[in-house]
Amino acid sequence: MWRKFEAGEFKSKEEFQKEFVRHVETTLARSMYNCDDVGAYSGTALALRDRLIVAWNHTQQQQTFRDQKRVYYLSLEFLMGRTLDNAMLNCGVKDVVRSGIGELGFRIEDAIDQERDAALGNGGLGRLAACFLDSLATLNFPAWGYGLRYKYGIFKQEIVDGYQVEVPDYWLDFNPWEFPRHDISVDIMFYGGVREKLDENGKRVKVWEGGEIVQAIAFDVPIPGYDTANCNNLRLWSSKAANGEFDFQKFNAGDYDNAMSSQQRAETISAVLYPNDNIDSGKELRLKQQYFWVAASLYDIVRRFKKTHRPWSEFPDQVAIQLNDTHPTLAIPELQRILVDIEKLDWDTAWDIVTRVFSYTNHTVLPEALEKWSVPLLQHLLPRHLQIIYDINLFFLQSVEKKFPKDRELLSAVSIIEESQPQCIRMAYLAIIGSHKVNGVAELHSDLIKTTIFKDFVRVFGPDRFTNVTNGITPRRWLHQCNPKLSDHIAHALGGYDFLKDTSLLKGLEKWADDSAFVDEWMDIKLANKVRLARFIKDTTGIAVNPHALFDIQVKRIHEYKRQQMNIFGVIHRYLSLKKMSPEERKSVVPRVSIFGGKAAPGYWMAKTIIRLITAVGDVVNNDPEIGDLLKVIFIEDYNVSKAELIVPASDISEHISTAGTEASGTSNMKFVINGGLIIGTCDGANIEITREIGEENIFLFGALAESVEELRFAHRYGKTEMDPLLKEVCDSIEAGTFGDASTFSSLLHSVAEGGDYYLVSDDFGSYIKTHALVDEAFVKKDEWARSSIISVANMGFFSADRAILEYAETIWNLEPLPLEALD
Ligand code: 26V
Repeated sequence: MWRKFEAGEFKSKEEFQKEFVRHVETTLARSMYNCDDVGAYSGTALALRDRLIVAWNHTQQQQTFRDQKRVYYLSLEFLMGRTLDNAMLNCGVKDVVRSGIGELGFRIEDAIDQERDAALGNGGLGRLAACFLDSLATLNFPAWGYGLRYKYGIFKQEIVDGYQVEVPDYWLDFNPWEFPRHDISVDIMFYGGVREKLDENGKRVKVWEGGEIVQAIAFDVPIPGYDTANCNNLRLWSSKAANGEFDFQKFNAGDYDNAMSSQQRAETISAVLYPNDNIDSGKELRLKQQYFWVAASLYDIVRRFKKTHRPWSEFPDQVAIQLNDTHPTLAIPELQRILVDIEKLDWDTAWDIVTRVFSYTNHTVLPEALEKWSVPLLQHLLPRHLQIIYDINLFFLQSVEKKFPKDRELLSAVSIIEESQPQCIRMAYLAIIGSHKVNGVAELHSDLIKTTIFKDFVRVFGPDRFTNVTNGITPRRWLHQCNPKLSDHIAHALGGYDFLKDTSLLKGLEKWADDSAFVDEWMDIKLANKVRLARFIKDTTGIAVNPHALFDIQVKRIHEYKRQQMNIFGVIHRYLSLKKMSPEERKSVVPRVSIFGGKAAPGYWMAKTIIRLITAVGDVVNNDPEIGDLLKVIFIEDYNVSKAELIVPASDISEHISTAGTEASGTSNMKFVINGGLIIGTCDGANIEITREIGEENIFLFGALAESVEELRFAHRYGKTEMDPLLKEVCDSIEAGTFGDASTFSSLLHSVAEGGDYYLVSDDFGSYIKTHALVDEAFVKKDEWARSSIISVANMGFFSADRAILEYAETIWNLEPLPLEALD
């Protein structure tokens, strides 16, 4: 098995039990006689956290002492999910805990199930950040994450009468995984004005002053690596009024409302995660969040650096900062401000340091997601930063002008300022100009950003500033933790669990693909995972599904570009076809369960309509006695990380069917395949590289290629197309009221109609339906199916987040690991 936790593991189950009982009876002030599962979770978490903190202190001490370069991962989202199970596995104490609490009358699974998700993210981008933290810790890199400690994470989704309803997610009732650091606080200023003055040397300097101050308080979350004593830190900032509890002057004057208002305004900053995914709303509070978090983090990083008494020229040798999307881009003018206004470096020296420190990851090419901030808003909120951005732009444009004289078109194309009404700051451009590397998250995506949204910058900077790091997932959570039976089965074949740290070892599974005992067990595990999901579906929806049916799953944020609408149209087509068949014909049909899950952004009406159509189709199909088990349609409420851990291991097929060129990478595609599910997908994002690794005979690809998308859209726009006849039949049946009042769905039908269809549903529908027929045919050939599943898993090694992190460390951060010396 894996190595035990060095920095103070539970040496025996008795030792764990002692700690557990102590925490239940003292920290929680409960008696063991009425301790329930919540108590068991809390006691276990507190006992484990004591151990984690020892490792954490030890790691931080060594990092300080050794003073190597660190990477700081700035992300507005960390979608961590639950911590207990993952921490037990990473620390190698799960077996001890299992038997320890088992003897006290608790099942470890029930205890684990009591934990709430830390849902500080929307989807792919936030979960990627969480996987990267796991890999950074596991690979012993000195690394910190910086984010916001939202009081409310992503909303909880309830389905009421078939519609999404949002409920707030207050998750901080009991959170044993964070350590408040009331001694670590930073004053952050907003608003105010800029004054010029002469400094002591008679030099003209700018002073930003007179603004409103908000306090940032640090909360630290330990991030244990797998099979290592290394424990990194995630620092989340919480906002608080700077003037203490409330304004006493106002209070004493009887102005109670206003006495509290500045406090409330301050606390609002870290109150809630914006639930938008891929759409920029341009709200002031969001900009405040960004600056608050970025300024506090940079202050902290600079403070740490200054303790070493190194010269500023060494800052880039000690510090790498990764910008997760453009959300932290204000860090660029902020560092320039610190260096020039406060540390008194000259502009060019400062700018050289800035560009060597930062690098930027782009996660989307969708134009509506590219952040822009209006100049008047920035002027009001951050007047000094706006000046600095103008200066950055001026010097940049001067350098462009020198290289491409008289190319006015180029100048306006690459300017950070968009000449709109009002003017806007293009954050992606600022991020590119202030970074030494810009990366996309899958090969196709990294190529696309170079040829579309950022093509002019390739001309200006040359191609070397742009690179690719294909995303990855942590095999600890997304195989070992969520699918323990499969992980054990693989370990048995490979002679150990080393594949969890070196996923290239999975290749060794290929030779087991013809071993019938191995294959049978493989398929039994899949069935057991489907039974587990079927039980959950029964418990939560009341609908019984047959675990022997083909489980076809699409779980991800609801978005038109991800094309859940195409999936549900496909389901309707299947239903209509079944209805036309004779009972005899139906006997040869492969039974299917179509499973959907995902949240719609609260203001995204079309996405909500797609959910409504899915639930409406479910209501009809699931209650049609003629159809029975041949087709079931399930919408799983409130899809989140812990539900993903239940759902992902249970797929036969999962759907990754975005319009080619729109999904930057996708990461659930990787999770499903590494758990032995096959996928149906378009040639988009990481699907392409998955195909290359596992072989095209093991994946169901269909649809238009990215290079033809523009042409197809053009044809739609100029009325040169006709709707696919199968899709037309589907639309007609919706129109006819088969799934309830057709007017509910009119906007959705309109979006795929001739003249529109921006996401090319009609263009891809025919091949989508044909490909699903191939899936049915393949599913009944059990041996071949199993073989595909095993060969796929064997070739998924590339998609480990460890590989991605090693690429970042080597090609972008220039970062070395720091293996810990064990405690005495
Ligand atoms: C964008 C915005 C725009 C401004 C307002 C709020 C907000 C919040 C989140 C985002 C992020 C959108 C980008 C995103 O999530 N991209 C996803 O990143 C995954 C990890 O790289 C990738 O696998 C997905 O394909 C990509 O859609």
